[in-house]
Amino acid sequence: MDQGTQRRSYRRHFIIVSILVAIVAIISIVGLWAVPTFPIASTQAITVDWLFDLHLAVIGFLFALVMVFMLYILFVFRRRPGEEGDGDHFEGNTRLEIIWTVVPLIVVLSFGVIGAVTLRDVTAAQANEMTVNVTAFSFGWQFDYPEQGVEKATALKLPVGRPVHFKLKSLDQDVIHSFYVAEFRVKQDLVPGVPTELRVTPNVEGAYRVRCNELCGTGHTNMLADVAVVNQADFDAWVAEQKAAVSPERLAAMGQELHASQGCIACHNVTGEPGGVGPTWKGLYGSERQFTDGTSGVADDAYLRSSILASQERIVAGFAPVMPQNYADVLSDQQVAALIEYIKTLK
Ligand code: HEC
Ligand SMILES: [Cu+2]
Repeated sequence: MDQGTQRRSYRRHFIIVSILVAIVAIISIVGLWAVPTFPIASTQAITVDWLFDLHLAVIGFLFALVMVFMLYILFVFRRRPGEEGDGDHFEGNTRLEIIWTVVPLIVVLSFGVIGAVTLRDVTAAQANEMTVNVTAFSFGWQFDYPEQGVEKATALKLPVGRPVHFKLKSLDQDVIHSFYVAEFRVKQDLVPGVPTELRVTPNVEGAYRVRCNELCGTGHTNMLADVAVVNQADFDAWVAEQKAAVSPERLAAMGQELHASQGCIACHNVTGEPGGVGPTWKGLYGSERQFTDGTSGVADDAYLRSSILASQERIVAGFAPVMPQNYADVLSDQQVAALIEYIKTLK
């Protein structure tokens, strides 16, 4: 082949590969964008998803670039029957090397800048913020609303459209947990001794869920809390309800929720099934208890109360003293009463 023919042949390969890269890139990017994710429920999620989509576009393009070149070379330049010689020898290509150094450099640096700007946007303080104090412990969540005077709520209620400033902490003797609501996209670790914060502006009414995003122990999978984003009127009604006195039936229902949301469920079942980490709650109330020190007693209200708040004082025979020691800090008086009321219903 003379030089002119060879150059034309290179150009032809180059054009074909470019077209193939473009087609595969478009298919990959459209495909990646179409993968369903959690719906968006905060203004921060819009920003995060935008950046995520940008990443997917670059990923789709790089995938096409690598795959198309590789497969094209493997197929088009394969050794054909009767071909015995070596392939052409190349001594490098300065122009190409400059391009594939400078272009990725610019792309990576741009992503650094875009990432920093996005982080600034999603963490920026907003006007009219509402503070919610979040406490994580093994294995549950607790929410305090200092401005509304609501304490130790076990589910999160948020008025739609109102920026929320979460102040997060893990109990001092506890491990690291992570506050994450998939629909809000942003997340933040809760580290014992190190207060952290997170900003979220919920923008779609609905029911979501806090999931601990840091593997933290046996109750990790139960470390959930419901999130309800509601209109302002419903939020105000909820605040009023939280502060009002409650009936025994309502208390028992709250106790049932607390059994799950506070992680008791990880060790105490209510079905009577043997083999749990802690004793079953079925038939517990009013029954005779044997303790490891040889004494015994009846499971009345006072006993249940001290079992929850100071479980180490008497250990039920046949069980290890592994019940968390922090419930006196974590649970409000009303919540302890609710748990006792619930246990009473488990005949
Ligand atoms: C990590 C496992 C674990 C978790 C979580 C846990 N417990 Fe326990 N609990 C135990 C064990 C083990 C015992 C029995 C040993 C003892 O008396 O400390 C026990 C005992 C009790 C008793 C006395 C039961 C009896 O049979 O006399 C009560 C009441 C109780 N727990 C309530 C709770 C409540 C309420 C919660 C949640 C707020 C909870 N526990 C969370 C492990 C757990
Ligand atoms: Cu956790």
